Amino acid sequence: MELPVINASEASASEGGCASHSCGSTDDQMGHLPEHIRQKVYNHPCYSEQAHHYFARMHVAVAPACNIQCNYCNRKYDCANESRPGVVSELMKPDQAVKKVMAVAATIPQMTVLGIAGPGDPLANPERTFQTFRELSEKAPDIKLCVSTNGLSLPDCVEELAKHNIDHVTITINCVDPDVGAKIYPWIFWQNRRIRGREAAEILIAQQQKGLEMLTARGILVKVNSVMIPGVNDEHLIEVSKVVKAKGAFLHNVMPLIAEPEHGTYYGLMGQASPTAEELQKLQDACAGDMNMMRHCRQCRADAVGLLGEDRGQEFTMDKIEDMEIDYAAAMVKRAEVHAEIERELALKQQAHEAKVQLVGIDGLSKTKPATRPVLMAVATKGGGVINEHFGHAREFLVYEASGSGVRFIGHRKTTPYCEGGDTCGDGESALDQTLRALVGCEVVLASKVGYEPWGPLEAAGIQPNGEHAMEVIEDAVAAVYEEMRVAGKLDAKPAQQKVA
Ligand code: CLF
Ligand code: SF4
Repeated sequence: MELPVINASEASASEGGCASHSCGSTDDQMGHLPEHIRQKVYNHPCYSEQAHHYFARMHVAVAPACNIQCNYCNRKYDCANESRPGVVSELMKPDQAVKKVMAVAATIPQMTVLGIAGPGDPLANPERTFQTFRELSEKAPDIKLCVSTNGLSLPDCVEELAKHNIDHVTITINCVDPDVGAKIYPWIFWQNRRIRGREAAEILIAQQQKGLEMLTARGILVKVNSVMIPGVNDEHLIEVSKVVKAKGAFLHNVMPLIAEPEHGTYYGLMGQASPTAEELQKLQDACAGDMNMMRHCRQCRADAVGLLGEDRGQEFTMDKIEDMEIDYAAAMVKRAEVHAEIERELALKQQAHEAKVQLVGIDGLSKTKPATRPVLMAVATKGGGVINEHFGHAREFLVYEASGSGVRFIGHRKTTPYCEGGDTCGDGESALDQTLRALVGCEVVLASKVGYEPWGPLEAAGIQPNGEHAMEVIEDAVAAVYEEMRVAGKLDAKPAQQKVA
């Protein structure tokens, strides 16, 4: 049965006037989406910001070849369109991949999505990619299948994708102008020929746009990834966002270029600048007027396993899987129970949130107060949508913006854990310096606990540590702290000058 087409404007319109959390994410988007779309995204950790606190994804690295060259890629490593540059995944055969997926699904019932995202381009390896999908759709029908591609071979694969009930396709689209594309792609391999320069970019763009239109015409949800390359396509991505939205893309994920000389990429060796967190946020905001934006991408590896931001791949190496006895029928029952439990928890959270908005105002903030300046707050969490991570153990912080109009998720900042265990945060001075740098721009950091040692340096850097909201729902805690700041008159003054080495 062909499903009705939903596009970004339909989704945005259906969110109609949401005042709490950010539009294009979290509970509000879920609550207002048409039911058939909600079913596709509510447990997909990349397509729903809320889902990424509860549901996990995994990738299998079955696709080694690629048919284009990007200037931010070194083919020794995983495809940088869906992975952190400089990472190598272990290549698997389709039958090994299927075994691994079933082992992970039986062990981590929250794992709802299997993605193929590399290490090359999945659609440049159609036999391996579709053999994996075919076997999985038969053996593990409760797992959503997802694929990411550069788009060159996409139009030829749309029928096959639809046949396997693949509802989520990511296309990396960095430009819609071949002159911009010629600065990003030195060549493509097309119809048995290597084509270079502007002509190559022109063909790639045409194939991506055609593939996007074919997918949305079939009701398949399309996420567009774009790599932000300062001075090359940064301003142009606003146009890209408009074009892909008009063609029915569901979500736009603008990711930062990561270009280090040691990765050996063209951009890395040429000293091409990467964007700062602030520049990235500014561009995401500029695109957001026209598009649902994804801001929680972790640029995960081609063999990632677990919640976004964590990697449990080492628990599922082939030698460990060989020894596992898997009763998938029993695992499916358990998985359904766990998913139902998460859904119940989310429904209760949503009810509590709506009740609070009715009673107190927007996200717990008073509706009658004058406009106040926005404040960025960093949050330590290990999932579940609550503040449940010790400051010293955090490998990343989620960043939220509180303002007079609510609380919205902005992005994440990676760091090295300051303290690797025990009750106290003692050593690790350089790791703390790194964390302080990662948190630049944030005025508050919320964690389940903040040790005595980092407290002083955080305050000295102009970042107020706060351990008083342990196990509270993140958005509620951020709103409460913002309200405390308002009452204390801290929002009248400019933020304190931050001092970070
Ligand atoms: Fe994987 Fe990509 Fe599917 Fe997600 S990842 S193929 S849509 S299941 Fe997600 Fe990872 Fe970002 Fe990709 S966080 S890199 S967006
Ligand atoms: Fe590398 Fe991916 Fe670009 Fe291919 S599509 S060159 S694997 S980043």
